[in-house]
Amino acid sequence: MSRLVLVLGDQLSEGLSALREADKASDTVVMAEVSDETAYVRHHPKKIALIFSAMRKFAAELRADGWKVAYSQLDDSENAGSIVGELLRRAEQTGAAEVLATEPGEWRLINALKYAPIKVRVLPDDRFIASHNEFEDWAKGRKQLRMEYFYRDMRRKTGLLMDGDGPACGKWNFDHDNRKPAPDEVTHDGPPGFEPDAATEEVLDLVEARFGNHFGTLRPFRFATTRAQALEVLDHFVKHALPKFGDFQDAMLNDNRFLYHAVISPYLNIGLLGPLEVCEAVAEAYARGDAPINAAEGFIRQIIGWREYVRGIYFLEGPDYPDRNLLGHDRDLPALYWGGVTRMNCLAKAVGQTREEAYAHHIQRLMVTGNFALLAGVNPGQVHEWYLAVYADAFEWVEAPNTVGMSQFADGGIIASKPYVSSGSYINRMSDYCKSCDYAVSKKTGEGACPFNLLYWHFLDRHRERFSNNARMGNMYRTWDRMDAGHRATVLEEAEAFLERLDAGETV
Ligand code: FAD
Ligand code: DLZ
Ligand code: SF4
Repeated sequence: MSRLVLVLGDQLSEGLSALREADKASDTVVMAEVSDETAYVRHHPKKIALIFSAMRKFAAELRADGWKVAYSQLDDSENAGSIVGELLRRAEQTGAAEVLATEPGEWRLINALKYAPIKVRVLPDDRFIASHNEFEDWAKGRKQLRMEYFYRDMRRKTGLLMDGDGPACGKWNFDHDNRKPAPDEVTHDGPPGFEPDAATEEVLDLVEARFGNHFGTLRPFRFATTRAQALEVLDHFVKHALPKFGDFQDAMLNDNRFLYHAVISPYLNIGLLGPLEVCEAVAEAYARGDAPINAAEGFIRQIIGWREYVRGIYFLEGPDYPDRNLLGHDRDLPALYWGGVTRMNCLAKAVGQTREEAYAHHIQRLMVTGNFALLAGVNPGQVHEWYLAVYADAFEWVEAPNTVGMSQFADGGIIASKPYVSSGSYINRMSDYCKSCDYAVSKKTGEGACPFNLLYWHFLDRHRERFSNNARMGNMYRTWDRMDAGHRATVLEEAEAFLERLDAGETV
């Protein structure tokens, strides 16, 4: 009896478990561009174009490799509009009675397959270093699920940067060396871009016609759309950016969007690259003496540490995780996140680059857009939907823990031991944004005072009960308490006035 083999838009890997289990001679691969997947958030047009173009090319590679592929384009007249609908339609056409699938990266689709009116055998997604069972075993009985300890286990498991039983260079974590402020000069000009070929141009026309009104600029489109191109991006990063990746990992610059970052997360997350091969390329560069330990360790920690850890948390915590709101924040996401005018240069730059590239690096996401939303008390569900929509690398298993947990502290501290909040001084130290801002980062109150300076204390003050006993936050509260009472009252009043203007839709 023939079967269907589902390959989703973020499962474009030759070694996918469902493909390994299938029989090329008798089974049919089903790939479908469907309106349901384009509509659960208003995805950035570049993200949709990346996924569709990479899906079409992956389907062509499968066919060339001898697979039968039933591929549905979004505008096919018979298209059922949903993954399950397409499976049922293809089952009727082929007579298949069973579907082989690799577990999707989102509870919504996992449940859709679970309750589909056709037999679906779901196989583990083993394109990761840690399985669900391994993560659960690690988490069992621990009071706190700190990434650092999980990461050490992943180092031991993979043997990456190990010296016998211990870490290379005697230390597990070189984060301390990776906080240099923005450099005066950047000697790297970002990831290589790829001129769209005819197949990608066709997708771009479709996306423009159907999703041209979503937030985000579609053209120029330079993403890699095949594994071969994604490997070029990786190779370019290792040769040209990795040596300084560690030093300037947290830096931000007005005129440089990528600094020394890899910009490979979209390719990792849709399956064109695998996490282990990426880390091995970096470990080899270190072994050759082409990259320092702080760069190699810092990078490998992001992949086998953070990336695996957030996935573990997403599946451990269950489907309600993205809805959590432990701080009770209920402000609407300000219009400036969708490109509304703002006088805050850091936000204008982070949002502007997000609109054009469907990319911002980690510190822009965490300490600019995330920090502001948290300080302003924006509803974390709305923040989550924004991040899921606007980044090319955003899939719920990785986006939700980063947003809801790490950035908005809405899970009550499962991921972060304290909220990632800062006043303007952190942004000023790590970037050149403040130099060209309408606000003055050195001003604490009064006309032109940096809003982050006001909102930072407002946040701490309104959440005093929850955070004043947090050992890592005691200093902040002591500093606040030492301030003159009149000054504190002015800060809070001005913060309130700022939030009122924000809510009223005024330009802030
Ligand atoms: P680099 O800085 O070059 O890092 C290398 C790789 O490490 C990345 O490609 C990525 O695969 C991995 N990595 C680094 N940090 C993390 C992390 N915290 N979690 C998981 N992987 C990590 N990453 C996503 O892949 N998808 C998301 O939807 C996403 N949403 C985020 C939302 C918020 C609020 C925050 C604070 C972070 C989010 N991240 C997300 C993590 C991180 O910002 C991106 O992985 C990174 O910016 C991707 O750019 P890069 O490839 O240039 O990364
Ligand atoms: C994100 C996305 C989009 C926009 N479109 C499709 C699609 O048409 N077909 C498809 O198979 N996958 C798409 N995806 C990726 C899925 O939404 C993704 O598989 C789930 O979010 C689970 O990670
Ligand atoms: Fe952002 Fe404040 Fe600096 Fe302006 S002064 S760029 S608002 S941190």
